[in-house]
Amino acid sequence: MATTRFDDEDPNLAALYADLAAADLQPLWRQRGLLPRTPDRLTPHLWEGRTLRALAERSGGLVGIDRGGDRRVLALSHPDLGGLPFATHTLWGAVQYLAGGESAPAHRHSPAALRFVLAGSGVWTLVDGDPIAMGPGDLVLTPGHAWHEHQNRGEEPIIWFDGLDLPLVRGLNAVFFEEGPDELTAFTPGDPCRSEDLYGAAGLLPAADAPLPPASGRHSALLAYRWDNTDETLRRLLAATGAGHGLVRYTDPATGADVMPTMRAQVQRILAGHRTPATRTVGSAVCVVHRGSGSSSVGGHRLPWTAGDMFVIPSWAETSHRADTDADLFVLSDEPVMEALGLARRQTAASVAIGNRS
Ligand code: GTQ
Ligand code: FE2
Repeated sequence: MATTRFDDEDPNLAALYADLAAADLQPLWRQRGLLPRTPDRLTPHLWEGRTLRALAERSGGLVGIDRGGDRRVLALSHPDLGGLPFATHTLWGAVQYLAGGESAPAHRHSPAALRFVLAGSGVWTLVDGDPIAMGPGDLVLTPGHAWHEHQNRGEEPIIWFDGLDLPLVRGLNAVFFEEGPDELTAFTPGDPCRSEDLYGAAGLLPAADAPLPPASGRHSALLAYRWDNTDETLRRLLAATGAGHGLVRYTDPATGADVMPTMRAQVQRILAGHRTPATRTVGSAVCVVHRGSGSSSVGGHRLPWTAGDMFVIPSWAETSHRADTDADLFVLSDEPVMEALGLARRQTAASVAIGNRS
């Protein structure tokens, strides 16, 4: 592949550019957009939940799940990313659909994944053999390099949001992938989940293991976060602060760190009539509307949303969310990467509470 050949009216310069291209060199002085003043902005983009659901269901009727790493997954493909199946420069977002009785066999990869369940239950993701039940609003982690398989033991379909750091790991050219055995891992629904048994109690850790969790220590030792607990924590947070909105972060109970080295997962609750202060952050996010309706102002665009919708917050785009009915947004971001690499930056405007409950 030849490099770009620049041209010029001056024949001497044109000749220089030809020779530079022939030598696989490029002049910095002809580069445009290499060093933008602020991060390149993707257009804020929204995928409607009813479209995602309808197309996932249609795929379920037409496309089987076979060996070969197949999962029935529809990737959010941002129109500004040249046709790549990526939601942002760093984040993969997708909906995955498993019909009753269907299973996706075991595999593992270096990109880390997490699932936020939209609808359905009766499904287990086995992470290194540990059976993790999935229900609406639950967050389930499959850390990088961990074996995982999904088994729907019920009659009903399940649909969930997948978030992965795949675009980032691809950009770093650090993707590894391996298939497991064709046979599914045997387990009985109701079998104990080791990760939750060891690390699921708030404020209490197994002392024998402390301070090092048994896993790598780079991702959370707890692999499942139940919606009931998230919901109750948010309810108490808002009651304690008296605010119209509140944000909780999923963390490793053993360290307080983000659930993954590359991804931050949070839930933003906004009560009807309230809005969050405008902020902008280096790094991108994918928001999944879990409950309620409202609208967000993202980089000067207004995005109305309702439960099931998903939208992108681009890097450095000023963002504020407003709820029309009590709302919960699941927010996946790449902020831990920015913090680890010294690239994190954030600006927050003064809080503005509006509406009847302020
Ligand atoms: O469920 O293991 O959305 O491997 C993309 C890649 C889901 C999965 C995705 C995957 C998975
Ligand atoms: Fe996977």
